[in-house]
Amino acid sequence: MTRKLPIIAVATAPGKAGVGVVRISGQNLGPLTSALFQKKLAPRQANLLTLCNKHGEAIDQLIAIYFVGPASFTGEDVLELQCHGGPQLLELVMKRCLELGKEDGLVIAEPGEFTLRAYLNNKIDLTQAEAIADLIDAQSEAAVRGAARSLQGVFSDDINHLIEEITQLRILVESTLDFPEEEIEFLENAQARQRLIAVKEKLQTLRAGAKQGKILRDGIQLVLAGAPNVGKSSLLNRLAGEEVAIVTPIAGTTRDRVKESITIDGVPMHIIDTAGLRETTDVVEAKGIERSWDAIRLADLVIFLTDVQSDDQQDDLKTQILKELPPKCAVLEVLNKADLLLEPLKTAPGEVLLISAKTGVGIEQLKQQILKLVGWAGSQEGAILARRRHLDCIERAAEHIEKSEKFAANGNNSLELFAEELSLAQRHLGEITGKLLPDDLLGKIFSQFCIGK
Ligand SMILES: Nc1nc2c(ncn2[C@@H]2O[C@H](COP(=O)(O)OP(=O)(O)OP(=O)(O)O)[C@@H](O)[C@H]2O)c(=O)[nH]1
Ligand SMILES: [Mg+2]
Repeated sequence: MTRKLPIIAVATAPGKAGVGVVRISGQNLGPLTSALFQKKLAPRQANLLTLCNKHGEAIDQLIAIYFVGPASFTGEDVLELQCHGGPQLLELVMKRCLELGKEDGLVIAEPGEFTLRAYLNNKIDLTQAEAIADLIDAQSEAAVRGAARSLQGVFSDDINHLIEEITQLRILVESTLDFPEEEIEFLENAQARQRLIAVKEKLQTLRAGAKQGKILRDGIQLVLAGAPNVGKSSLLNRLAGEEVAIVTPIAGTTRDRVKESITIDGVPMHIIDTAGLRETTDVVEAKGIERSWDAIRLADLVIFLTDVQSDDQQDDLKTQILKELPPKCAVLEVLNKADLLLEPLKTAPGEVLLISAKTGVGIEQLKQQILKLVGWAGSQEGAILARRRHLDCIERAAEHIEKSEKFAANGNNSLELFAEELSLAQRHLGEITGKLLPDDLLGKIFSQFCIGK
């Protein structure tokens, strides 16, 4: 994981392009650079050069930029070769570099290894490293802006401030530990309590921000479920704005899951249309229905669709769906085919939303209701991009702060436990920026990067 050998990779995407970049990072690239171009390169300048093969024939005319460590992305010496973007050509450039770098041990980089080195050399912290991957993978404009903010260190700064405040509080508590007779006074000391409350509030804000950030990064798994023929596929098509799924008046039309990703107000939604749920002897349909249940078990939000012609058996189906839902997954009941009603419903049945997939009635309200139920606060202003990992760490830290509050309230002899809980909260926050992170987790995070990053 932490090898010291120089590394090389094509940094641009595979395929033909105007430009293709080969990147090399190592502790001393001076000799390799001279061998490649028979001259010393001026650092941080665009050098127009010709790279030749071992027979002295030109491979490409390129621009080489040489960054001398530690003033580089990885913190080591970095050589960037901006070649023409042909796959075969880049292969030849790589081959030539590997030939000349053989003696220094030049090897092909592993996924994420450039960014890992930047992290290990303290050029960026872990949240920033993750932000690089997220920036590249971002699927919406809002996601790009969120990742860019995290990369600039906005998220890390918030975490670090909070860690600092907890540290100050710990110092206060621990200095009191040496004077047991003053414990009660300490606990009554408004300043300590106020600080704890302030930490708690900031943690809540951080959690809310990270929750939004996770929605922005990962999107929402939205499952359309219900009996056959209620209009699930029609609703998918309406939301997607195109004919993604087959719609017919025959019950049991959809057999397999049909997936489509859209955005609602910039929030990515991965919509899954499923086979209508019913008892069946048809082997294919039964398999499809089993897949419907699998989708429901992994949903963030289930839309339970009925139509104005549905009979009373829908209640049983609803109970069945509720039983299978994963924790924290909400259900939204929606009544379709409003256009078939001869007169508007006088009593809106409870929380049920009335729509028509056919005419588009109620679809806007449905979208807003979806955003509300998944906890989208509506503003992308100042949003950061966050991952499940971040949210877990924040939630664990919050649990320890809650516990610490109880110990603070318990009075006598509980200061030590108070301090211990603060320290645990601090540790979980430190995991986010990578200050206190087990090595195996580090490997897992960077292995998800692609090669050349
Ligand atoms: N009048 C009216 N008909 C609708 C509406 N939505 C869907 N339908 C019709 O209802 C029938 C079934 O629609 P689908 O979208 O295939 O229903 P489904 O729930 O996907 O059905 P399965 O795939 O069999 O589970 C089709 O004939 C649609 O045209 C609506 O809002 N109003
Ligand atoms: Mg269908």
